[in-house]
Amino acid sequence: MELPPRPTLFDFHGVSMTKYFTDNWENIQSFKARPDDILIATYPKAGTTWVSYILDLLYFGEPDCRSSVPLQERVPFLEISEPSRPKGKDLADQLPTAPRLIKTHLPVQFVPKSFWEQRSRIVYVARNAKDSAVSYFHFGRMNRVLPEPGDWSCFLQNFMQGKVVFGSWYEHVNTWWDQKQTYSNLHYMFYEDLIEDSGQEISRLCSFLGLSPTAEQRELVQAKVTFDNMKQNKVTNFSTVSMMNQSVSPFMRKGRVGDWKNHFTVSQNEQFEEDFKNKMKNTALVFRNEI
Ligand code: PPS
Repeated sequence: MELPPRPTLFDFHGVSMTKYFTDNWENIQSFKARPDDILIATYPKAGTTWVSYILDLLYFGEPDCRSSVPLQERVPFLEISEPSRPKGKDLADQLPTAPRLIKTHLPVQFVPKSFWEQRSRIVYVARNAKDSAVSYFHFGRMNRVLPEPGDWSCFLQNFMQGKVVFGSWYEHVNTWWDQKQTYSNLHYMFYEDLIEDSGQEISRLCSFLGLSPTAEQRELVQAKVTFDNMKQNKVTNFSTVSMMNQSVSPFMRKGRVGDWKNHFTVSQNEQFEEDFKNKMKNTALVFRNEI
């Protein structure tokens, strides 16, 4: 099958986007959220898949009838609209589960208003900027849904300027953080905390969602969501998606905190730190670049 060409980036209401995430815009904006929907919101590469699988297992376990259903069908990607695949919004509409788990990378100002009106619960996952940039770079290399990333130094400049799909990492994490201050049904969590102590983060998720899994269920979830198990698992490793070339870079790539050290030069790091301080000077948010 011939694959479509890479999309180009354009300015969409002040955010860099491509057609694969804006083509179905009116339908996405009129999405009818329900009070029990759970939206998993992230800037790309923050651990969306990890948290999606945790929530999916906590709510539904993995009975035989679901064991071969890929995660991208269990937890649809709301705004995606790519050739030859069902639109994320339609998959979300058709989800038979309650609650419905729905993934988005939209900046907070683009989230369909029904989620706020229905007071749906939202889990936002954030990851430090340096590892996010590295992970996003490799993802761009292997995923034809994204523009060509160019070489690492070119991609890093674009990342710092917000010239990547879904725009500025800095604005994304900050505006979602601001939203948390006024919208109480939002749980803001960090990839680094999940790496450090997934058990504790799962407990926090459970208390936010009002779930009380048994010790046995909890252990089962924790075992299934380790990096190695998710990398081997066809449900979670995106190996069935034709737009992704896993031989260029696997979707489940490293799964670590601090891989940025293998990519940033000393001078890139200095420039990044300086720019970071400036862009993040008005926030109480704290990120960990190593643990
Ligand atoms: S996407 O495409 O934006 O939805 O990607 P997303 O799922 O947000 O992020 C992918 C990165 O998360 C890592 N990952 C994990 N790390 C540790 N443990 C587990 N279980 C896990 N699952 C996914 C994945 O490897 C990507 O990070 P990198 O740094 O590229 O390895």
